[in-house]
Amino acid sequence: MLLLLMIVLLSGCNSGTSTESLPVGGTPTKTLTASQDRTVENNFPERDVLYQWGVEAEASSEFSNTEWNAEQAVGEPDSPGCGDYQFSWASAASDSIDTLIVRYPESVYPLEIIIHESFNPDQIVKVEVLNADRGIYYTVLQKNPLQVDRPCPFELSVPVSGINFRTNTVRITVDQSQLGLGWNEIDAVQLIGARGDE
Ligand SMILES: [Ca+2]
Repeated sequence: MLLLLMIVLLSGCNSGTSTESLPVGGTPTKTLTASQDRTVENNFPERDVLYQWGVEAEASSEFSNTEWNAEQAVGEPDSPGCGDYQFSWASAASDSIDTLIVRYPESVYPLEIIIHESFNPDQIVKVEVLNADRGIYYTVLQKNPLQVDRPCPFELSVPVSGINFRTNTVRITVDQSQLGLGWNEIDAVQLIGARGDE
């Protein structure tokens, strides 16, 4: 009976010209209203995809000018492990809400953002990408702060879909005011995205 039902459902999907598709899990919460018939993933072959590390960063506050400063989130991960290492960005206070902005060499249609957290993950509450033409940030992830003991360092993977503009800027918000864990330090942020047609 179940098999028959599946056959009926499958044949229903194949008939007609409907653009409806089966739901796909794992889509992050986002506030963007994007055209639904143009998913970035389907439009760009793998050869167009760039894996970039940040080249410039700034933050709403930083622990010092030279250590745990925003610049420490630039480039590939370099903290030697999980701990309070100065090779990661940390905000001035340990119990604040702060933002980190990371910029990349090339603007891309974002597909995934991977945030390397080296201390007290995962108190990230929001991840956004900048539409430079409009001067507006679009939210690609919004969630509550969490306590993650293992693994550490922790890689927060943020799949991105439905962003139909190129971006070279990612903004991350940490909320260290809720769980009492202390600094959520960020070692590096990778932007994966497609160049697309010029
Ligand atoms: Ca680093």
